[in-house]
Amino acid sequence: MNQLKKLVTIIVCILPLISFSQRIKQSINTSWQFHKGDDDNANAKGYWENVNIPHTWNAEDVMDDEPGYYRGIGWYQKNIEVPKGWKDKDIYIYFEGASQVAEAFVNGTSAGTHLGGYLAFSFNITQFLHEGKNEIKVKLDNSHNPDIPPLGGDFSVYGGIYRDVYLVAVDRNHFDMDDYASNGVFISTPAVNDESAIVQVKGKVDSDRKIKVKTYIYDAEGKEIALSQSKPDKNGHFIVQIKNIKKPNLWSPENPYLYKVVNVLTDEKSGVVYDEVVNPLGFRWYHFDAEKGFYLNGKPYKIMGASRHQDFKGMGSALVDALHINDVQWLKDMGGNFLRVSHYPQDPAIMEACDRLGILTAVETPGNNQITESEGYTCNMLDMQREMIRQNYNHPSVIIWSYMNEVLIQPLYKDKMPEREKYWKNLRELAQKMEDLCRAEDPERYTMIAYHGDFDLYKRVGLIDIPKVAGWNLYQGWYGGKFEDFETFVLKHHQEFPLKPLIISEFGADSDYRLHNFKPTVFDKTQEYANLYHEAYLKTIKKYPFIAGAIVWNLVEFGNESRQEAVPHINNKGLLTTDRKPKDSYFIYKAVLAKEPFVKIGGSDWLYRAQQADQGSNTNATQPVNVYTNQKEVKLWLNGNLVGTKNANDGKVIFTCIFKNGINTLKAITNDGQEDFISINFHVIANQLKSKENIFSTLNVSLGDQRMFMDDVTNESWVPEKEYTAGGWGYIGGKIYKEDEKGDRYGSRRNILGTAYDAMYETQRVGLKAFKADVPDGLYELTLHFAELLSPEQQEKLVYNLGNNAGQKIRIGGEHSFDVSVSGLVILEDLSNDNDLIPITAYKTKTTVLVKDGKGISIDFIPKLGDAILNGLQIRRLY
Ligand code: GCB
Ligand code: CA
Repeated sequence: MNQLKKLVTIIVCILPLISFSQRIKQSINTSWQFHKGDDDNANAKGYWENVNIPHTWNAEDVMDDEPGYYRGIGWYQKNIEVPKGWKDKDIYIYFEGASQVAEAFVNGTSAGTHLGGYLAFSFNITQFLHEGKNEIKVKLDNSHNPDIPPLGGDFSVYGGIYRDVYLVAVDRNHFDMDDYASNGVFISTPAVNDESAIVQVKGKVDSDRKIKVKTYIYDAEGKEIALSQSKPDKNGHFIVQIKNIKKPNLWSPENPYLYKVVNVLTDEKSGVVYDEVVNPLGFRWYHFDAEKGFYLNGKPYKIMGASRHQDFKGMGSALVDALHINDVQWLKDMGGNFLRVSHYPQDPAIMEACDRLGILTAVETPGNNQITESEGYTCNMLDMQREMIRQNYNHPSVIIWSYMNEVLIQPLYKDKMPEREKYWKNLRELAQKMEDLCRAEDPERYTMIAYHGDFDLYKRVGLIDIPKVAGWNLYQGWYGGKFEDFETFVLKHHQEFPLKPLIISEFGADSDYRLHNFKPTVFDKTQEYANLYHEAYLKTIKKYPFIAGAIVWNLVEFGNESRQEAVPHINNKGLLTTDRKPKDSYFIYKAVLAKEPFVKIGGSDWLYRAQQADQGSNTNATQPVNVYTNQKEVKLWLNGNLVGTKNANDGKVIFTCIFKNGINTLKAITNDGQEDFISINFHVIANQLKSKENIFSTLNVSLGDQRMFMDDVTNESWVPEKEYTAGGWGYIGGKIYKEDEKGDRYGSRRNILGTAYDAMYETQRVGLKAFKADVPDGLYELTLHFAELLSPEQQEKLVYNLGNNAGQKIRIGGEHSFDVSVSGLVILEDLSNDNDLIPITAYKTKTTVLVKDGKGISIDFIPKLGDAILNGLQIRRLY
């Protein structure tokens, strides 16, 4: 008994000692009060809303039809209880990131302010805390601020405390906690090869005692492989070099072997441990060669990867760590070896995952689109770069520090040459300052600026000369030009800057995963066009060793409130959708990059299809089917019958499949036994709608369209329009709506209000006389879809073009007015811009139609003013 008591006493005595040695980092994410707006009415009921962090106030308003989103002030508050055991400690509040100007208050006193929404910051709040309950308030402001990057760009600037918040309690004697929210210890490997390595550990301690720093290195199994001791100088600085690391296990994407460096701060005399900091360590060496590309650990190594924004469907930027980590895993599974962390530094969970999974990275500050020629802006750019480097210095995954993206894309001072030259000069000077800062902070790593495709402009301004690596964002065959122009461009760079290593820092094409066309055209937003784009680019990227790397824009679709197009508010260039469903383009890369054997039947996200029957048939429809694989050979079966056996070419096999009406199963097997299976619900539309072999049920037609559209909420499939043929269906007369009569793009690119089916409403047949469908007798429901595609701005432009109407008040209505009759009965009288045809707004109406005497459905469009229009039509058999 006595013995036990003694033991307990000993343990109780030791406990505080042990806990003293540990830094305590504890999240305080739960149960904050949030108020959108300024804090002038803090106590009113209903004023505060309960939220957990990560939180953003823009998750919803970036997606609604109202233009703009809230960029202003938001307040957070929370009461915290400080544990008694923290009495003698230094206490910090640590934010992984909050957007974008933050000021924290403790018990009513300001503890500090931080500018910029994408980097961590912390405040020492010890002096403001007292025993018991303490009130924390955080004021955030995501207003546009000319001195804070980003000034603009193709992404939403979500506001809020959207990353984790912690309290950190540490002994008064600790590693530096006031160095740009870094952990006060900086690890580098001044020399590494297969045989040996040198590790350098630098840092600073904050202490007024006689102390020493012990530096341990452990391997991945936890075995201590080195220990070194050092004594900080009078300013607290210490530096150690550990020279005798033999046969280091090298870090690479294929073998992301991580060591750990543990720095321990102890009292020189008593040996009491005050503080301890743990950092990852990876041994790797690398360099860029302008002629031969990138080398990792002495071997040529092609960088292939993607960029990634930090948002997710419905959540804005407020993501839990698991969602960040999953994205790195998606990239890894695709066979990618590189992440461009752009256009701003992201959650620590991303960087840690890149270290662990073996993904090389470039991290960049958000100097996007343009700069402000002010001292404030310059200062903030430099500060962000410094924060970024110090916070991420120890990640073995980082090989490039970037700054600036497409800074010459805005046509600023277009016709004012002296101002323009001055802007260019200031820009160049700022870039040089950023470059100098990177080289001073971290001479080992590379630097990069990403330029848009205006070669001569960047050359003239002198921006290509500044960083160690040139990043080009290239979109030939998307925003303009042809695929071949991509090759011409990189060759030009290589010729004019033979000493400047080159990375394709962006390339990509939008696709709405619901849209398909086997004869795709540029900007039609089909998956098939995006696939062609990626395949064409891949060929060139593979061909030239001097292309050190290529980075897809983008791994995931992401939010930009002001984008319109097929999916408003979303940039659709992702290989994954905003809720992380892979498109076929993802598998194009996986097939050429991934080492693990795999096979995937294309179109696995298109399980409800509709297509007009093949000529002469009422029941069969032919489609190509792609199979993606990194294996040699694929066999494909359709409904149990072998379609063929083919060798893969660049990771792909194309089969021709004849589908039947109803459920079809596809099964692919590779030579090494990898299998994939999908089941497609195929709606074959008979050529003769009265056919007994394929009884008519539904027809969904997108007018003015050449694409197929799958609505994955209702599982309805839409087919493109066609001209009427006897016994079948189709329009009579009219033409496809085009914004630019001469161009090859059809449809509008505007956000169509009041619908999620923008793509269908964006296309239109103009001036049609009739639409006929020779359906069998029965009772039908007919739905007609309209949207006035000429928006006020466009009408204004047309009027202006005519010249003589300038200055006249523009009448929005009156462009279209027409009647619609079904079998001679007027169902819509005088449909016009004065009533339901509101610019860029979806309007639909349905009616029942009794079809008898074998007459089918016949819809007539009778224009009264301008042309009649029709955007979509659905016929559904009731009885
Ligand atoms: C770019 C920009 C990026 C955009 C992308 C696009 O060049 O750097 O921010 O999202 O183009 O999709 O247009
Ligand atoms: Ca349409």
